[in-house]
Amino acid sequence: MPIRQVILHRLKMRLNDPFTTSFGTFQDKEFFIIEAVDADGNHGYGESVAFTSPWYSEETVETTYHMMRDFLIPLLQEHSISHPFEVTKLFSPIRRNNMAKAAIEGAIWDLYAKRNNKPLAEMLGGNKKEIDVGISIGIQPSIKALLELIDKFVTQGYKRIKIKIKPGWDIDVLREVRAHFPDILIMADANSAYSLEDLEHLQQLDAFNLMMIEQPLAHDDIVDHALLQAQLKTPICLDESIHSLEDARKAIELGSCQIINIKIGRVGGLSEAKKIHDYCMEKKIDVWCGGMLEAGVGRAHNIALTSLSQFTLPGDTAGSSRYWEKDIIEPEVIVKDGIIRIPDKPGIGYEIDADTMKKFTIATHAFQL
Ligand code: OSB
Ligand code: MG
Repeated sequence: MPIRQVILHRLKMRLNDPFTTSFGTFQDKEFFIIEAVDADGNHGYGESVAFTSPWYSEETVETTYHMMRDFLIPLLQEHSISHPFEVTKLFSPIRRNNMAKAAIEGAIWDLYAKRNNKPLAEMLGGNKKEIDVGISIGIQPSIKALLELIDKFVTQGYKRIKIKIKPGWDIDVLREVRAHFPDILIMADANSAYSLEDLEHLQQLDAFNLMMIEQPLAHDDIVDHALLQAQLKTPICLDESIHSLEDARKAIELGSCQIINIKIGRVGGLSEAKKIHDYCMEKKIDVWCGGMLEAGVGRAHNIALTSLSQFTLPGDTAGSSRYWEKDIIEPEVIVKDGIIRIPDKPGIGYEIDADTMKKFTIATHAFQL
């Protein structure tokens, strides 16, 4: 692949509404759009997902920039690649920093698909024409506010509702939600807010017919999750704990989870995400695609990945308008009746809206290869 230039566009965008998890609140999203340009004038785009603070994982916007500028782009300058699958290996001497790696790899995947004039979904081996999507709802000021939001999103057609929980915002909340919505698909995401000492407390969740509980225990644990799963009827889904195919294999072998949330950034890119998907298919483990409050480019990558067949459960990839007044892609991601149609255009299948992107750009750094 004759990649000639990598451009890092640093953007800052304000979310329509603040989003609160057990570990903190997001209002502004800062991230990089990575643009990879080849000798034939094709442009591939990736998006970094690390936040400005290291609350979800250890990476931040600033560490992402440091890694891309000082380590990852230099590797691309020194070595050439013929397929995006080679990027994981090329970047492997750098420990972790998966979100930085995934951002660049994503741009290279889009570029590769465009060079082949094929949709990214197809290049990844996806065969779906459309995907079912759910929505993740942050911690609200009151149960009443939460119930109103759920009602709104169920009416819009979202196929499952994810509710963020933490100690003090869990059992009573879910009891009310279930009472008001007896039949909808509901799951809860704790973002590591509990420990094994909360076993009896967490067992109360079994009464609410939840599809799963996501990451109840420590962000770096798979051992205690196995102990918890043995005592819990509700399936456990791991998010924060899974950074690679190896992590997925160990968690599944230990019985730490029955479901995996695959996030492209957390696992270091689309290639690793596909490997985890393939392994889970073999092991009959359901997977779904998580979200990191992405703008349009990251959202498009999630959609392409979700076209793979073992993404059997609705993911967190909601429509652009749920997050942004105006997204940076054209068209925006549209959800109709809880469904997103996989674009059939080459690459990510959405164009960059240059004016909107410019409006939110706070810095640009170009590197020649
Ligand atoms: O745990 O999945 C998570 C948002 C920020 C950080 C972590 C998580 C989330 C979400 C929202 O649940 C997903 C989205 O709508 O993009
Ligand atoms: Mg999560």
